[in-house]
Amino acid sequence: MRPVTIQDIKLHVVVLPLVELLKTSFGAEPHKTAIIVEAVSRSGLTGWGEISVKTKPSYGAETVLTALHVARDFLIPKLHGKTLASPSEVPSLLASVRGNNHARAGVEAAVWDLMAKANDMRLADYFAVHLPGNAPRNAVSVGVSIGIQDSLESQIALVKKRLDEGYRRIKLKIEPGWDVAVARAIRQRFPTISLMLDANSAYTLEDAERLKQLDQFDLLMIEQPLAYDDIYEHSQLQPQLRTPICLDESIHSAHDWQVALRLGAGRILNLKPARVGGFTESLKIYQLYAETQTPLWIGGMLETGIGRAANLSFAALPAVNLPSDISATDRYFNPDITEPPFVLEPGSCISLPDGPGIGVEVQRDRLAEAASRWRAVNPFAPLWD
Ligand code: OSB
Ligand code: MG
Repeated sequence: MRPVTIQDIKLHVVVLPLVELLKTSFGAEPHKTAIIVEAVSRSGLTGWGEISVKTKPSYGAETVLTALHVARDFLIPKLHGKTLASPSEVPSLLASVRGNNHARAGVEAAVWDLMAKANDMRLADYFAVHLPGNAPRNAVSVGVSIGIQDSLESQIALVKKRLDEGYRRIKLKIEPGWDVAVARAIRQRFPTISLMLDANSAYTLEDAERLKQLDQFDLLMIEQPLAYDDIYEHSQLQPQLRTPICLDESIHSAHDWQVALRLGAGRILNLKPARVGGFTESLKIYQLYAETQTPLWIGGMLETGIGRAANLSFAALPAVNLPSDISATDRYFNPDITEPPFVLEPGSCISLPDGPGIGVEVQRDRLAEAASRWRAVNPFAPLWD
């Protein structure tokens, strides 16, 4: 494998209009925000990564401004001029910076793309170099995540629209008061679809009786019912439910997931490479799965084509055995900042692009336009409340 010397890393804060809002138990932001990371090698190649953060610390603690500060002032200076034999050396170079997993993951992702390109490999194949015996698939099984709606009728209509488009796994966002009735209405209308719910931490253990009522709807899983920083109480809840609990917000590392498995806090992991600090840590978690054959899928954060292409490449690894939250481009942006768009194919699949690295091309004009939208807002004013 060819080593790479990091010449420069630039950051572009972007704002993109979303085709459809995703209202969760913590609200909805009307725009997509992210920091695009552009890493340039001494030989003149460019790698792209995405720090997918919101303007508010709602899903996680990081925001656009915290990630900008941490990436620019702490992470990037540690990589300048370094020669790497593998992107898996990045976490140790950044080890003196604690937390800030999304910022760390986006910077690491740009190095993964850069080094896959330097070795003229698709990112998925380059991941597999680090995981011998795990040749990637060329198409990834995917589902779609649908936000909280104003009425059951509009929820049913949106599910129908997504099924008509070809999605074969539907995830609905829930919160107290928008849960049992929604699951019942959708199940009555669509008795056999593959259905799951995501609570984004909206419940407490005191809601156990209410959550038990969801068992009757034959759900694939319920994602993160309890607090965003909890593992223990999920271990108290899981034995009371037949529905598997899938953890999202609570898991920040391979270690967290081992703790959760030992406690019985959940049976499935929504692996978001960004939430666990990057692809190197994700590969560690992947190896736990490859050994135990437990269900694994890749989550999303409404990434632009840059982050989504990288997640898709990871989701192509063979032990990722449940549909991932990686939908077609037209579910998110029109247009995205990358080309070509991702399209949903028969069997609820998305194909890996052929090119080296993430395999999609960043459109410089659209990147510049998205960055000018950010410069047009006052980043210190309370945004979009
Ligand atoms: O909880 O999985 C989540 C999006 C933003 C923040 C949190 C979540 C989500 C999604 C969307 O569910 C998944 C996607 O990118 O399509
Ligand atoms: Mg979730």
